[in-house]
Amino acid sequence: MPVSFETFKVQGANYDDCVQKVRWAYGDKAVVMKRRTVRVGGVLGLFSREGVEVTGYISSLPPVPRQPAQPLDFETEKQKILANRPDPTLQKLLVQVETLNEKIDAKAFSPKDEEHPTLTRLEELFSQNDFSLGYTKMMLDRVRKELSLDALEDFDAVQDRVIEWIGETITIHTETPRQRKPRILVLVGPTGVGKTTTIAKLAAAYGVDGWGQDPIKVVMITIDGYRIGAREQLEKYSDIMNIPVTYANNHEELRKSIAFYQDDADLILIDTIGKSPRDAVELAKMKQFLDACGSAAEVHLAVMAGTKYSDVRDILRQFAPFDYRSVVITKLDETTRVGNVISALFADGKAVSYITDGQSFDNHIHRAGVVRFLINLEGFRVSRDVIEQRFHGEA
Ligand SMILES: Nc1nc2c(ncn2[C@@H]2O[C@H](COP(=O)(O)OP(=O)(O)OP(=O)(O)O)[C@@H](O)[C@H]2O)c(=O)[nH]1
Ligand SMILES: [Mg+2]
Repeated sequence: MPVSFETFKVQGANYDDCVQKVRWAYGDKAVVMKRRTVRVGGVLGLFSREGVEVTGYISSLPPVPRQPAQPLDFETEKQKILANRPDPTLQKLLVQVETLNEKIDAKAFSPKDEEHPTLTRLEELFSQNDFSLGYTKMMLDRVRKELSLDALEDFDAVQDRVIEWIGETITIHTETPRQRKPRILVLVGPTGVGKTTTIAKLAAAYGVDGWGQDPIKVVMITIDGYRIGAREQLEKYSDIMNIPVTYANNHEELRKSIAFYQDDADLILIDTIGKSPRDAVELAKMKQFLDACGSAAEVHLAVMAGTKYSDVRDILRQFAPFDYRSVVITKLDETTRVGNVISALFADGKAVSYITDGQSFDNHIHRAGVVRFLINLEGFRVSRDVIEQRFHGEA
């Protein structure tokens, strides 16, 4: 019986999708030999998206037993078939298939230059702002999908859209009006990111300035009272603002301090000891210590704006046991890039509550807002009016 031998090439959203299509079209006799990532769909090289292509052959030979979701190794398959039936025609066909595959592969690596210049420019802007590769890819995919070829010609309009989309990925933590006082706000985070300074800034904002409303009654508690300089640092702020500060050196003292201010204060701010996100034991000890604050306490995590993307991701993960509600971005004045932080917060689905942007404690803290992040984008032409209108109330 002559052996009939036919090749196929199928594209799909992913490997499983391709295999399903192959099975549906050719049944069990189809043997997948190769898979590779390709751009599928699109017009003139634009608007395409990433997909998978599989190639293989359909043999009239009985199907070779194989693992269901494994692409087969071409060489092994070839040897198996040849061992069964040393048929020269089959051998010739297999060589042809192999050559065909190589040609397809070669073609797949060249069309990068077909990318629209607008997409290339955008990619550069994302990179300039330290957005993560994943975030950048997501945004460029959205541009390809949602904007027409005509729309891509107007770079300013494209930027407006993209900035709006970036804005949509930023989540702002909104303060829930408290029924029960006092509100307890605990600030945790790595060493030296500005926790103590931020606690003093929050004390000033709520207890002296009142964010433009009536000031409320604030107290500060620090669990960092033993460290040289740490005590003086808060006492200095306490004197200037006339806002009390106390020290708690263990779980019990912290519980007592909170109980002491329970009826009197509107807001209890708790400064903690900076911890390396790598030191799991120390983090666990501090977590136990802070359990004295009770479950109603809001934990916020301080992260420095200039921290690189992968480190921000690490910090967000390592501090997860504190069950922090939101993130405070500190030292925004020390960097021109905010993409790292925006990408990391988005990747972990975290909200941001406050940002700080300077060393003075009385005017360098702000409630976080989408607009504040967007106007910090480098190289993008940001029309403030447009974003302020779009993100009204979130600024
Ligand atoms: N440029 C700038 N510097 C800041 C900001 N916030 C804090 N700093 C500075 O950062 C340094 C460390 O601040 P601290 O508040 O002591 O930091 P910390 O997180 O309490 O540090 P540890 O308690 O040692 O973990 C100080 O020199 C602050 O003045 C900010 O928003 N911008
Ligand atoms: Mg400190």
